[in-house]
Amino acid sequence: MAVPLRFSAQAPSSRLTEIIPESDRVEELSDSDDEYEDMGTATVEEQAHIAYLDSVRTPIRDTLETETSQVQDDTYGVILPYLEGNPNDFSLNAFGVPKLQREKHVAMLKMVLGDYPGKFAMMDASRPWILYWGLQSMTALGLDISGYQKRVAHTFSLAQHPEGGYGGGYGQLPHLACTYAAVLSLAMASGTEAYDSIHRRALWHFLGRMKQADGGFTMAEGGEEDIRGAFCAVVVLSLLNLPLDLPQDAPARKHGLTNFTDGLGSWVSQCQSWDGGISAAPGNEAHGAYAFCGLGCLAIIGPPTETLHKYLDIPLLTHWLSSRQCSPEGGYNGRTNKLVDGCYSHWVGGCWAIIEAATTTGVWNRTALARYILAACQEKKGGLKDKPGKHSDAYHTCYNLAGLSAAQHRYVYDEDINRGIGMGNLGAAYHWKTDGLYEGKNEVWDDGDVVRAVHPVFVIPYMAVYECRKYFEEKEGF
Ligand code: FPP
Ligand code: K
Ligand code: ZN
Repeated sequence: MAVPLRFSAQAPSSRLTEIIPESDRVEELSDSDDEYEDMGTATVEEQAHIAYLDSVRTPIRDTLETETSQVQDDTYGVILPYLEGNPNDFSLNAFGVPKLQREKHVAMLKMVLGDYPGKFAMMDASRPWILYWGLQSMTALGLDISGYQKRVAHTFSLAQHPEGGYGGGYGQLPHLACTYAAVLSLAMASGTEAYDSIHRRALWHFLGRMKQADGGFTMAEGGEEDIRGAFCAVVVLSLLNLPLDLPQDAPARKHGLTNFTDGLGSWVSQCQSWDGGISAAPGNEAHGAYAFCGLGCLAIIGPPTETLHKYLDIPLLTHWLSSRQCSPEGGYNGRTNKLVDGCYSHWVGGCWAIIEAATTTGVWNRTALARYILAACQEKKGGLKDKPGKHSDAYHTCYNLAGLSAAQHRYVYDEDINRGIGMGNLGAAYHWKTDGLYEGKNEVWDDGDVVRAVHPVFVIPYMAVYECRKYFEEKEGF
């Protein structure tokens, strides 16, 4: 495919055009003398840019043409101008990369948390998610969200089901995804009004009804059993410090299970597929979003230093995860032979902190990921998105920012940390600390583009995690 060359505009010689397939010609060209002549007159920033382009001009691809390879080539063509230039006319940082457009994103996020016209009725069941994505994005940008405290508590008190758990809104059936988003939002909102609005005993019973005989969890009563359920359930159990004994009315008790964690690690283990990735349920295709759920679940049921190797083939998973980083795009795709998408900046990029707690570090390219986010995923009108040509939305804003945070910060799992919390049930996830910013070579983000640290497992601010857990550790009974 045609690759635009910014600093070396010479057309390929006719000889090259005739005998070398276009995809291979690119590499040939970057070695040409003309290019080095151009380097001589380039500024330092331009030279850095040329060096970067050299490294990305040869996409990783095989020669078999299929519908999939075609759409991949088209996507590459759409994205490259954003990596090479600045089609949005954004203000640039010292490295010539678009700055994080904070004001635009904040304005967009205020709309996300505002009122919606009637045509958004179909999003009604996703209200807890919209709140979570909006609030988490705001905290990543360093905003104080305490002004939303009362509204969050009120919204979720209505979405809470009398028999436990949260639905999308008043009168809706409870669902584990809504419950996860609700609990994270309430934890972020913080304060006794938010915390005390949660009917923890009923929620414990709801979670008990989701627990299955094979160790996993369904998303709703009679609903699908998948790894989202395994992750969402332990997030809620841990943050709210709920008892790990299954309630007496939990159907799984009839099959001999007594504890929420019975069979859970083994169930997650069965979700690892032949290629090393993790799928929604045993036997399915591996996907990055499910990799995060699987790793997150294992990092909650015990120290990742133990649980990861116990239940997963970590070298194979590491290989699969690193294969998700697209070149030259720099961002991640969610599954083999699919397209880069900004939301996988978190679903895959966020896996690394957990992986690195147990094994090899540094097998991902943090700066390439950040470049994809800053250069290709910022929407001119505000918010972040999947890729150029798509619209921004709350979901992609949240997970692009979480991915940017993952690239910029270093997280360490420290068994010896003692904050006086997380000593009891499911306490492993309270042993994480930030270890400063990434210190490797970085010619992508500047100080002004750094977003706040995000807890690597709960994906909300550290303080929100600790305060919530502490509150429920100090509370007697339900
Ligand atoms: C494929 O969509 C996407 C999935 C199969 C999984 C999506 C799940 C999540 C994003 C989050 C789950 C986590 C929790 C905590 C509930 P696609 O085919 O449109 O995208 P693709 O081509 O990129 O795979
Ligand atoms: K996608
Ligand atoms: Zn996406």
